[in-house]
Amino acid sequence: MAFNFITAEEAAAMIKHDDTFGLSGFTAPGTPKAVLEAVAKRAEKAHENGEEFKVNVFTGASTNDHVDGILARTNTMGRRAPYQNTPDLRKRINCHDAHYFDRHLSEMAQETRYGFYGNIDYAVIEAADITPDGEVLLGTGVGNVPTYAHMADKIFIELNEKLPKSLYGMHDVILLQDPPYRREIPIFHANDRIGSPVLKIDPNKVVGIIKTNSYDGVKPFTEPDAVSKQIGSNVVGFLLSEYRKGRLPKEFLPLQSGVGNVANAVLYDLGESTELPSFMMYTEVVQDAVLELIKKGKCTFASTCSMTFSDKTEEELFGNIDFFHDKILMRPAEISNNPEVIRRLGVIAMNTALEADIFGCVNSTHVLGTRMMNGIGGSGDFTRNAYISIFSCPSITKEGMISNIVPMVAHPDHSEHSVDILVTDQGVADLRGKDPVQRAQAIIENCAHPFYKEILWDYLKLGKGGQTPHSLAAAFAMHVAFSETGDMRNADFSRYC
Ligand code: 0RQ
Repeated sequence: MAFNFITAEEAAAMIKHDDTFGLSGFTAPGTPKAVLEAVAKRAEKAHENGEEFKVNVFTGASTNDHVDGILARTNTMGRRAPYQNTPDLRKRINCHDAHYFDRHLSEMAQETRYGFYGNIDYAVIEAADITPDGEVLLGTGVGNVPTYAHMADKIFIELNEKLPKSLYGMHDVILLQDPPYRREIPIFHANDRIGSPVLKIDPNKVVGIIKTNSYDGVKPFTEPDAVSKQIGSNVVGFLLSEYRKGRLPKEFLPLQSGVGNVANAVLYDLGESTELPSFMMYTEVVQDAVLELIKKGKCTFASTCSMTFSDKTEEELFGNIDFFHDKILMRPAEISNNPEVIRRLGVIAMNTALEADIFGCVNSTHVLGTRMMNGIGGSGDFTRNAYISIFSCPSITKEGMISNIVPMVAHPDHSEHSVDILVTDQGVADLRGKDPVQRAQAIIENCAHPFYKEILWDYLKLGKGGQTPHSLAAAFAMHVAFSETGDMRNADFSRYC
């Protein structure tokens, strides 16, 4: 079938208020770069004429400035799921201009297929290539595109000329059947392949192909600061001690690592360790550090949902793709984050907390309990099902005015039932096999900053019994002190007793 080449503006002209998009990609990689930007510009004109014009956007994870950034700035974002991380969109979400629902990434595709979120009007798919019979070679991220392409009434393809055709073979695309017909997912090792190297779409749904030519625009990581380095070294020290005790198999286990500087610091440190064997990753994003580990032979294989590399690293990958080709495999989010597979493989999960409480619950999403930061992302998929679930964060934030260890998290994302290990720059608290009070003692002793140790010990003494001796009246005294005085150290428990 011969496809129609159109401009992004021509694509945008087809869109109506309240249309719903399903986009390819996972984080910036694989995310379209032209059509949604043109939709935002069209919406801006409509708003100037007093017309209502918003669109709904479903993705694999976060996107890029060409999607979340500009749609937020032009107030064009209606419903949005399942994860985002741009400051402009965060502002719209926190004042309810945009209606964001924050879902576990492994669940978004199936729930869309179940019909929970309504119709998908358009899928927009970034591609390296497409054949006339609808075989799409995807780019550097997959996300939920098999589901969105399957469900969408119409499809736009963004053919990105920066993407080499030699990406062929680096994707493992599959669309799961839904209950009661769902079967087991036959991944027994991180490097097992179960799907197709291409996404098969109905060519009759393609209403236009838009040419683009740019890298994904991921910023390079800054050199980890002293606190991130200390956390990284504490995590690696913990893994080494588990390995020496024989609590990790001698072949080691696949790793999942979240996003950000701490995650990058942990991976660099793992690369330096001579005692730990080389390992595979079963994860949702691979950052620059992983490419270095693959070059060194320390990481032998990475199963992921996207290659979240900075432009420089992306260029290096494309320039040496023969070397990396059989060492990285990109899969849909419902496979990369699949609870069944994570549990079976024994993935070691390493994610970041905004704050953790003394009993082991974690808040990853809400600043001071109310303002959405990014979303839960895949952290819940991995935490709940991992062989060992590790959370890390700095012990303090904002020069110590905030303690990231608090009496009770102001928003719970991961409960004490799923969190095994808590790591800060101060040390490691092993929560396994401990009752709530023993966990509190381990966390205050090993993870709290010296500024806050006494305050947290005082809190623990306030409880009037029960297995988890909270003082419900004083549980948020530190948060209240921060909002009233700008410093959690001013918490006054006597006010509540
Ligand atoms: O604020 O931006 O004003 O400086 O929060 O904090 O330390 O830079 O954190 O970039 O490592 O992200 C949990 C958000 C951590 C991330 C989170 C303030 C702090 C700063 C950011 P500023 P940092 P990081 C894989 C897995 C959920 C999803 C996930 C995340 C800002 O890791 O989104 O894990 N995780 N996905 O000052 C108030 C506190 C605070 C605080 C920090 N206790 N109270 N503010 N801040 N702690 C990826 C995917 O799923 C795709």
